[in-house]
Amino acid sequence: TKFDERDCPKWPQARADYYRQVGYWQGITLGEVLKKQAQQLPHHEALIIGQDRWTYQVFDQKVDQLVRGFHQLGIQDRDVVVVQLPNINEFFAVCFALFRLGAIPVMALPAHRRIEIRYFCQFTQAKAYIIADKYFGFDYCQLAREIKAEVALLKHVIVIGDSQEFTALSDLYLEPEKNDILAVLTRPNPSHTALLQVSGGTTGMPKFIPRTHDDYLYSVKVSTEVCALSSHSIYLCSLPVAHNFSLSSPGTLGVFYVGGKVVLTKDTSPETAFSLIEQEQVTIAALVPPTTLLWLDAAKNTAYDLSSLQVLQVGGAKFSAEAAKQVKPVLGCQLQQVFGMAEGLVNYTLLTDSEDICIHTQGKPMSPADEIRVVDEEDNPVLPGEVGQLQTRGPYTICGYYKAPQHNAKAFTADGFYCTGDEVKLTESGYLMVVGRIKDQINRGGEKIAAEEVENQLLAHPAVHDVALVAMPDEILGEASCAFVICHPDQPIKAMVLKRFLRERGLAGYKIPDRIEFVNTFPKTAVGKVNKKALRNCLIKTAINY
Ligand code: J2J
Repeated sequence: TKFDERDCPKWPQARADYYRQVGYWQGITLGEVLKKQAQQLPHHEALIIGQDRWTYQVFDQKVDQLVRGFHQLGIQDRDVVVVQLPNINEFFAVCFALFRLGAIPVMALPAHRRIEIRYFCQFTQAKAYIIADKYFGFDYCQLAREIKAEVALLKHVIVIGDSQEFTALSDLYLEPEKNDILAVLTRPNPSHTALLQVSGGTTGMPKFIPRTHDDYLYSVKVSTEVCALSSHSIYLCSLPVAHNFSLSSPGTLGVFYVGGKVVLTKDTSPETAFSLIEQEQVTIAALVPPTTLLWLDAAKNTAYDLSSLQVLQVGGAKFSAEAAKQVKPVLGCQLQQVFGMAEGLVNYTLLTDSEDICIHTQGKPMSPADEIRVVDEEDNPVLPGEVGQLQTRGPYTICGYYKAPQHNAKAFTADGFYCTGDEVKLTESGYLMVVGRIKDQINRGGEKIAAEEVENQLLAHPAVHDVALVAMPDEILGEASCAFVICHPDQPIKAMVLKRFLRERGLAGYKIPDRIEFVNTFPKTAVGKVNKKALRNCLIKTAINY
């Protein structure tokens, strides 16, 4: 039941050698990055949430204590652990302890529910599941109880807060004893998987993205350079801590990499964020477009002083040029667009770029070693400036998902490029504009929904004969989801009942369709497939008719 690196497609030897030779892959582990800061900046603040303020020294000590506790519990090198935590300091103590042990955290989101978590635990054969007792009214201990009953291999549930019948994380902060495990711990291999990110997905089930210490740290390092992070940087993290954007672009790991300070917030309201910006003198923040719109609105008449904020990163979904234009005048800071993906490639607009580029493009690949091409349906390069699918490979873009050979055969080309499913246009100066998507996914304000996954869940209802999930325009979210449903004759059913059905089955809330329309047939394409484009178009028309 141990994690096997052979289940993760790796870079061909020649490319791996090159990435090491030119110094992209430094042979350092994530755990060592924190150790270095604890030695160099022990009293510098690293992590803040509310009254809980950790210096690098405190942070590092907590990690070492947890290494002992996890080890005593039997969590070892190559064990997988599903981590589902809100924005709290302990998330980082947990992850770094796992990194140092060579155990592999799966980066679950607080919004995930029974269907997702059960799948994560089963598929990765996780040994432990780590949660906070309650968060925004949801009882994670009850969820853990259900998961534990269904997943035989899951040995431990570890809880922050009221642990009930499970193991309390607070009992796992252990001081050294005579034979300290830390003295004999073997160092994780930097070219091995450090963590599993969860892909937004396009198929029935989410895919796992294996990121190595080497490749992830390279992506973090280049991001800190592009974003000009330093030990004076103060980063506000209101996105979920586990998301790839807030973790690595440059995110919290980028801040630790340079010895800066992370300010966490649990709620995403502009009021909370603005008061923290003033109080902690935040210099950089990362947001998805819908939250940015809320900030822009709230900033027009706020009493808070936001003048410390230098950079606002916006990414995860397309940010409209109209909103982008307002960032500088309204918030008084520089806008940086970020077009990234948990599979690897990250594009940024540079802080030195012209206003025109910052507003109208989604940036350019951050590394000189990123290879990109824009192709047509036959995988042939399109003419310069024309729209096509973006494909990419490079020193921090994965070569395949974990244990998914069949899917990998489709998602990666023979020469190792990842097919992003994003439709882009390359400008003359080498910047990317995201214009659409060919993958069957809905981007709900940065939260990704695989249409097929939700369709399968709806098909499980006995009254549902067929279903198609498509994106519909939404003023705030950019896109929301609409399910077109064909019911079995004589089995009419209400939209509300179907939504409740999905919720009770345990599907994450953001995947539950925002709208359900009952129809008798679907429009079909020439080859007889459901014509989703026609379905999307009919939603746009209704929106206009209203
Ligand atoms: C349009 N679409 C975008 C953008 C992502 C940094 C930033 C974001 C992510 C992320 C990330 C977009 N405009 N600016 O991991 O490190 C859509 C694309 C892309 C998909 C990836 C990071 N920024 N997207 O969003 O794995 O469709 O990563 O392929 O969640 O989000 O989603 P995800």
